[in-house]
Amino acid sequence: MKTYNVAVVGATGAVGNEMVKILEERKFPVKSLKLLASERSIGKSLEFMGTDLPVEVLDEKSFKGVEIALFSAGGSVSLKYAPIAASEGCVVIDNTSAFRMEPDVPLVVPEVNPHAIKDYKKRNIIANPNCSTIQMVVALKPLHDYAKIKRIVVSTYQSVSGTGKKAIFELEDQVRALLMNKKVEKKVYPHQIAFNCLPHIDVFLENGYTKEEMKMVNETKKIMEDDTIKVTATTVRVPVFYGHSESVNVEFERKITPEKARSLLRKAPGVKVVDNPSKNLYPLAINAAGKDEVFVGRIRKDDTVEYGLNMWIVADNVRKGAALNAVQIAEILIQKYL
Ligand code: 25A
Ligand code: L14
Repeated sequence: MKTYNVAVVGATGAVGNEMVKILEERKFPVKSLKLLASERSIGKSLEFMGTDLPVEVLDEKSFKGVEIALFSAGGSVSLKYAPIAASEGCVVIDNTSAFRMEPDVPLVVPEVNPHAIKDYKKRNIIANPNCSTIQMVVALKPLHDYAKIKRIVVSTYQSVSGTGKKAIFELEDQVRALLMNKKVEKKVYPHQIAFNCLPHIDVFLENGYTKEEMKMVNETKKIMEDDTIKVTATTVRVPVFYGHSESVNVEFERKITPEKARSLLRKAPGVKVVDNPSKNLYPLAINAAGKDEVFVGRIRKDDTVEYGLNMWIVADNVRKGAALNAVQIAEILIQKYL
């Protein structure tokens, strides 16, 4: 079997670390693995396939001989280094929002639009979508194919791990401080996140929406390859460590019953239906954490429109929302195109 020289940029972060684990778990054919981060990570190492690999400092020369690079070190790092890697013939799978809406960069969720990967050659960059968008489109694509979606109204309940390691520590520190009657410190978020909900993810834009909300609007249309789908979003940070939850209201063009939606979703790739209210069974962030599937439940009719459904969609944002989706893209890339 052919093996590949792989690099992970941002390897010591919440997502990068998971990328390394998933490459190992899924037995990705790695010839060599290069772990890259900033100077802050010098001296650190990560275990891969039973050996400790040292973390190296990212620079312009890091990508010599690298065939596939998974980036997750923030938008500014991707903007600077992804084009450098790409110009050396390395295929970049980028987890930030830097290139997602560029027309010549494929934006891919393997369960939804794997065929888009073929266009990677234009820039040698493939974008990994936003975490909240990924889990929503995995669940909605089979329903869209059956009854065509007209409009989506989504509210998210997003965990702190989406922001990275320092936000995970912030929630932990604030909870501990509050329980010990100490002063709460804020570094990452503008308000206390412990025991609170913040209707604010990423930056505010001129139109009054946040950037995270507009990512859900625009990326959904690009991944589903349908500009007619109307999407409106409210994205909320909640004091959960891992797993994003979403309340999703969908209006369709044609009839679709909750029973039909359940049966379509039971057959859908990457989806698990958890929908048995009489036994108190519905998707929960704490159960989705560490899992690969997108969990869907609370599927019920919205009687206020002709053809409408409400549902609750939950997934591990660091895995399916980021690291797993990126590795799945890499798997298709090597199977079909490299
Ligand atoms: O720039 P943005 O777009 O605003 O992105 C901000 C953050 O979003 C996370 C990621 O957090 C990033 O820092 N992120 C990015 N994409 C994400 C996605 N799709 C995402 N989160 C969820 N979903 P993170 O802290 O978990 O990961 C950061 C990783 O990137 C490396 N890195 C940062 N700048 C770099 C760089 N690598 C190379 N060159 C650069 N210029 C970073 O390595 C980490 O691997 P590091 O060496 O900088 O950090 C190692 C440890 O230090 C902590 N840390 C991070 N920032 C600071 C810090 N410590 C002190 N001060 C800081 N300012 C990290 O938590 C890590 O443990
Ligand atoms: O991938 O939760 O565009 O703070 C950037 C914001 C990921 C989530 C992205 C957060 C997001 C992140």
